[in-house]
Amino acid sequence: MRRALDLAVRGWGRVDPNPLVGAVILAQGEPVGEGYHAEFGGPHAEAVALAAAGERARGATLVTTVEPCAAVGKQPACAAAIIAAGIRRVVVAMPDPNPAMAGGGDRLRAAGIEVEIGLAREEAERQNAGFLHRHARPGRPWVVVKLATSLDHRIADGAGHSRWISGEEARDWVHWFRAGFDAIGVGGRTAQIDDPSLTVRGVTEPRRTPTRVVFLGHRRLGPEAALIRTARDVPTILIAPEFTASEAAALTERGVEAVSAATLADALALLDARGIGSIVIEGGGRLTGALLAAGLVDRLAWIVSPVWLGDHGIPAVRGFEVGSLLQAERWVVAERRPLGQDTALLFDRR
Ligand code: AOF
Ligand code: ZN
Repeated sequence: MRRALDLAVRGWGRVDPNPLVGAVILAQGEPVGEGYHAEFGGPHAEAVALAAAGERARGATLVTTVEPCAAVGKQPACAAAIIAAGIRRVVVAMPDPNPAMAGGGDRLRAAGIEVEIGLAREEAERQNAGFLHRHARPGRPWVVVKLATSLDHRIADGAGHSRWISGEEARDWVHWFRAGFDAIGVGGRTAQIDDPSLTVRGVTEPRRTPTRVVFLGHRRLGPEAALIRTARDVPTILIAPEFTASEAAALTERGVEAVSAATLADALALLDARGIGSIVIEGGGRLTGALLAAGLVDRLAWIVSPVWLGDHGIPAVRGFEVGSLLQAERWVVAERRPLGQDTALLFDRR
């Protein structure tokens, strides 16, 4: 299962909105075939592993991170393929939450196959947190806040310089990470001050270019802003409580979509309605604080670098009050990953 989970991650950025899935086939305890879901609409992990194992699949054990699908979708049903291949035992980490596909475990059992569900389930569910969120239909995207801070949780020095707090490995990881989201978002202040391009420039090319979203608040971006200048090439949405008709027209003219939303929750609901199932928020402190205060953050992806920026440095989170330790929400560690001298810490909301 460890191997299957590692294989599954290779689909990151390419399979969304489908799940990350990895599979390994074992005959007498030896791997005879493995696979992962590499491309949306492409072969499922189990089918790839079965093809690799060929005749060696007969009587073997199939280990897969997600319950094999029971129905035909863009791909044939894996349950049927597993039965036809003569697999004797199937070990699954997490059940499939997709109602259109669920029930694979029961189908396999009905065919006399021994099925065990739940091995490393939590890890598989963390890996597919965005997919699970989508199937829970909460009416808003899966929201991940990415922070890159100093040891004292600052995102820039007193003069606003943030290049570079984190090292190259961490910056590469961020580009890989971005590739797995439908959208990348920032607050209006960050968009004005940093003038970011919010594009994915890593080795993993996302199947769909993430939409760039700016939660403007009462701020505005001029035509010279990088996001506005490149809006014809990369989908870009600006969100504010209200746009004047002429503002909206000028933005539309430049290829930007202007969306009016009174609150962050409304803004996220409008993104959901546009098919955005996941978003990574990359600052600034006020947007992060407001999202946390509203309980709208599902995961924190925090890169900590071994440097102090001191009292004049700019805090990563602003405007978020916690009454007392007793009231403070305790997050769950989803992952700890070394990135050169930096460390990525992933935390999930309970
Ligand atoms: C995948 N890859 O390896 C597995 C999946 O439209 P389809 O036929 O590709 O089916 C998509 C659904 O199949 C998906 O949402 C999930 O419920 C199930 N399993 N999907 O894309 C895989 N095993
Ligand atoms: Zn399948």
